[in-house]
Amino acid sequence: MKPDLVSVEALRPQSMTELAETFAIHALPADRARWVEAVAPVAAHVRFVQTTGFSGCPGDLMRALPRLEIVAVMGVGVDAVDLAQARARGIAVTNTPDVLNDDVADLAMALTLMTARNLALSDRYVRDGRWKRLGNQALATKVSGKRLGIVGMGRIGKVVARRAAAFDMTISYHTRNPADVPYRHVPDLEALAREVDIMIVIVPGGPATRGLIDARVIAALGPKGILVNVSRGSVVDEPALVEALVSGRLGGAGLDVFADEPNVPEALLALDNVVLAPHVGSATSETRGAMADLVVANLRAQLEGGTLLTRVV
Ligand code: NAP
Ligand code: 8YV
Repeated sequence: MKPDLVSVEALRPQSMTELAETFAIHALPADRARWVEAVAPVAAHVRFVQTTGFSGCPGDLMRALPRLEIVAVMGVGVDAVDLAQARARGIAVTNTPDVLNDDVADLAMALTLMTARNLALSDRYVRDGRWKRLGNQALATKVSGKRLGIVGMGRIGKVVARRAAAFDMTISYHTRNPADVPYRHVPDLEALAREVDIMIVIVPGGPATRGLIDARVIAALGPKGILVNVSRGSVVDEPALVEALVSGRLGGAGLDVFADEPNVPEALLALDNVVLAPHVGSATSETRGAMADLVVANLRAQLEGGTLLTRVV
């Protein structure tokens, strides 16, 4: 008999077919409130959970699975998994680092360029006939040569920095510990915000970074400053961000992540100084394929008693 695997949110079809060769898959409904009830018929036997960074594996679902051995996450961020319970029960948690660095860094640069150069607005300007009616669009803000502050200088932050260097940007960064990089470390986040033109945020989510980009950091970026968030919505004080953008106390923002996805604050939808993306940092077919391959490989390694490829807990 195939071992039971709970699929919280499906991988691409090809990867689900691969998993089905080895595992008996039990897919959960989209409604989170029904997950515990949905696993009940198989809960006593389940040793494997496959999930995504967005859906994760909440504490009540983990508690409902007494024989759980592994939560294999498609995503590098594991903040939606109950990590404390995983540690306490010796449940392995795996993620998909590195294979997505290029795409997330590309998106961070794209959001930076789109926000500073008003490119989403430009597209609307042409499509709705404003170019013909009103002539040229108002002038935008130059990116090349500007001062960039990167919050988080891990796997993705370093790739962002390489791209920014090609735009002749002056790079400084904030982390808790200095990284082995040729850029200036700024231990005080507010001081970093005061001295840069653009800030890109790429730290993990979770309790340690909740509200890290607060009203004071946003105020320090100022009316010409641009904030780009490709990390987690929880890292930014979203009401403070919205208030600063609406009142013009922050120049602009490029946002791939939000506090309560897929809900985006209504006020942001009306703003031309904001570029919005639906959490697509890693969303290319190449990268999502590589991420799904890692999930499958980790689950098979666990089943066969091999070494997990990318274990975080
Ligand atoms: P990583 O290699 O673990 O790097 C994390 C960086 O954040 C490190 O430099 C770390 O340095 C810093 N950091 C952690 N906690 C901090 C804190 N409290 N204050 C300041 N800096 C802190 O992670 P990664 O692979 O680059 O990924 C980063 C995150 O990006 C993921 O966890 C995920 O949430 C997000 N992400 C988003 C997308 C998307 O689609 N938008 C895609 C992939 C990843 P110190 O430990 O020295 O502080
Ligand atoms: C995914 C991400 O879109 O890797 C991460 O942490 O946020 C993204 O790559 C997300 O995990 C959904 O699978």
